[in-house]
Amino acid sequence: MASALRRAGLVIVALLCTATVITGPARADNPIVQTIYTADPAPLVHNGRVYLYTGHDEDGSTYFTMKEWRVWSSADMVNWTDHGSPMSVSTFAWASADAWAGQTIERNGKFYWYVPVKDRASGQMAIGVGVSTSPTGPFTDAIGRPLVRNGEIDPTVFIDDNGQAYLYWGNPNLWYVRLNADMISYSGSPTQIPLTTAGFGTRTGNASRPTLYEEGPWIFKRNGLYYNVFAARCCSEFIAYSTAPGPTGPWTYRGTVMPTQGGSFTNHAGIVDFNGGSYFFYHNGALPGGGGYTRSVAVEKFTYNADGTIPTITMTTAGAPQVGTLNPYVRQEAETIAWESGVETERASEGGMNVGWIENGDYIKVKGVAFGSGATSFTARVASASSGGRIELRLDGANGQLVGTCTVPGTGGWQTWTTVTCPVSGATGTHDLYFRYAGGSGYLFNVNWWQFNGG
Ligand SMILES: [Ca+2]
Ligand SMILES: [Ca+2]
Repeated sequence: MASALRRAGLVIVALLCTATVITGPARADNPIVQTIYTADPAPLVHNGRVYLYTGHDEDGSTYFTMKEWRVWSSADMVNWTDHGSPMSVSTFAWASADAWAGQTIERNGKFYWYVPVKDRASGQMAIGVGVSTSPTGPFTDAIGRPLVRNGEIDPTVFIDDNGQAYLYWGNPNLWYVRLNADMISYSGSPTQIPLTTAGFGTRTGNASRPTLYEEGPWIFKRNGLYYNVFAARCCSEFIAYSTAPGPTGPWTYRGTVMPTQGGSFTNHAGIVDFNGGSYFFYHNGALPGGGGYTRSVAVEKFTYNADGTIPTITMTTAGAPQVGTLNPYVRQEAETIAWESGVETERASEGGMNVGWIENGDYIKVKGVAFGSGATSFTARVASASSGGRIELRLDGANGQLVGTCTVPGTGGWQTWTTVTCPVSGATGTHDLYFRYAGGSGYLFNVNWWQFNGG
């Protein structure tokens, strides 16, 4: 019986594999990041790129053990560049723990990152604000103390068309305050938004929390309508939303954006428009080892209904379609990744990040690479404290067509960089590019960046 079931299972697996091959391009690109666990997405569009601010769930977490925030960016919604961690709990000298869900906004050339973090002196959760002249940081503590502190979390920030900025936050309540134009101080006092069932839906079975509002507000304005997209009910959460004619209400509950799905008992929304499309960021437990404390950020493309309502969005492994293609004839960072297996990233001595922990058989996929009339050679910036290995350049699969092989020598150190170049043939048109790493046992080499030549 067991044997028959196993055999039947193998047949099913074989059929599924066949179906996957036949259906072609529907390959997994969600979650966005595979090198670490990420949570609480907050996207920001700036100068033709989407910057994605996230938390970082530590491996093996059994609570919201989060020490730092991370930044990623993309020009095409599928290939994401790792910018490392430009802000952590230790950025805030007054904070002791809990690098939880925040949001970044740009004003007058500065980037302000509002985050909840535990205030050491009071033991209460407070909202801090980091500031940087670059969307990728590094961020410093803008004021050296909490901006607001009332034990509640999850700030979202919004600048109205008239220039008035608002900070909203809260769990179990929902608060707002009017930020001054400097973005690091406010006028008036924190004010509660009434949590009415008309405004935020009806929760059953929890007398102390009669509405669906739980946490994680994401507030923005579109076509004159104000939206509050939030984590609803607990637990497991789903994503719901309300709308209002003004930034402080009155709010009307509008229903579900994303049902409870995906193996994490929390969820957190972030929404942006980019290059004519609308994108919904969220998190789930989709990576191996994933769950409620080991989450991963993912994204879906969606279209608002004509009346401004948001359609129900479900989690997919395919993710958003690529916006355009990736140009291989300019320097691309090795840590620009659509999907990977086996690699991690770290700070590079030359600046930015590099890919490391590369072992035989590991790979990185870069999606939609436009080779055009054909590449003639490939260059990579590499380092190896061991005896190096090989970068196999393959098309459309980790075992796909081999168009070049670059040998990486030992360089005497994991941050002792050299440039290697090798010939390429057969790379024409647009393909998913796979770097498949090969060599002996142990870690082989690091890669900082790469570039094709020719085309
Ligand atoms: Ca590895
Ligand atoms: Ca790099």
